[in-house]
Amino acid sequence: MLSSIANELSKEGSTLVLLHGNADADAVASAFAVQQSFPEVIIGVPGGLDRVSKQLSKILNIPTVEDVSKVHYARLLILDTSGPEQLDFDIDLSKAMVIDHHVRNERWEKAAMYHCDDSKSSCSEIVYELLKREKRKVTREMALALLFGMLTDSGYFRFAKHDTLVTFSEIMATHGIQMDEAMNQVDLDVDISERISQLKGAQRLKYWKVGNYIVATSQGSAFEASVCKALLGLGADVAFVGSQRGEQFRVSARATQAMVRKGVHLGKLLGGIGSETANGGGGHPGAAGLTGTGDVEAILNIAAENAMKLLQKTKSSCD
Ligand SMILES: [Mn+2]
Repeated sequence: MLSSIANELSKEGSTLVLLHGNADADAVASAFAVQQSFPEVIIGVPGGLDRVSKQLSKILNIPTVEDVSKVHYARLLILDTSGPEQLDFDIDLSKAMVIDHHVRNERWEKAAMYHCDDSKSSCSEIVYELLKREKRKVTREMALALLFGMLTDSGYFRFAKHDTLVTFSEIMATHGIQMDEAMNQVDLDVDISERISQLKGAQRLKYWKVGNYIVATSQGSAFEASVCKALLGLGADVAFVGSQRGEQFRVSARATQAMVRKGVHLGKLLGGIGSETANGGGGHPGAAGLTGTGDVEAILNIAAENAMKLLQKTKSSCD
């Protein structure tokens, strides 16, 4: 099926490639690789691009068309789209070719050609397979885009199928691309003021060890949640970060998923402190917040103490 699709794409006349609404990096990378390899390819995104793929298309100069109603084309190729309802555009299915990696969809069976391979974590892998089979040249830019599509669709390999790793490694080797280069193409945007808050948070850090667990607190003036995440990144299991503005304080809390699995519930923990001190707090097991009137340092100490008591219990129940 892939080679019949390649044959069609090589014929005279233009191809309109359509992507799913809010098209992601995998969709855009796949379309870009097709566009670079075959004549007269227009990339249509009737449902727009998401934040990351907008950046990717800017960096790699990938032209996309949002209003596809006036585009003339000889054939349609639909990429990375799990069903017709994802398209934000009505098409004549009998003239469409579809390449996808989601679960096989009955509604695509009416398409002229339908290649669905759910053993792949991304559409980028299928497009790479097609180019390789057809012995098409893959430029370094195309390789970078495809690697990025594979990375983002597999959650940076957390959900990658083993094929993904094999193909990824092959593309890296063929094009001399390093992992950091593949990963850092798009600035996922932690701006400088946020990064400074994280560094200040690390500077003002206090921590306590309970068995094998670490509880950390810190103070800052902004980005409390982001500082919490940074502290977890440094090795804390539970982190509380607060700020004081006049009489008012604000506290964010984060715990690792491992802590949540052990029964830590920060929403309940901060909610409890809230009612003790007549302030409002709550949230989810792994992420919560508390705001109110009072001394942030005192609140952070109470929060850390409660967390330690909880971990003490967890620890003794494990012994
Ligand atoms: Mn995809």
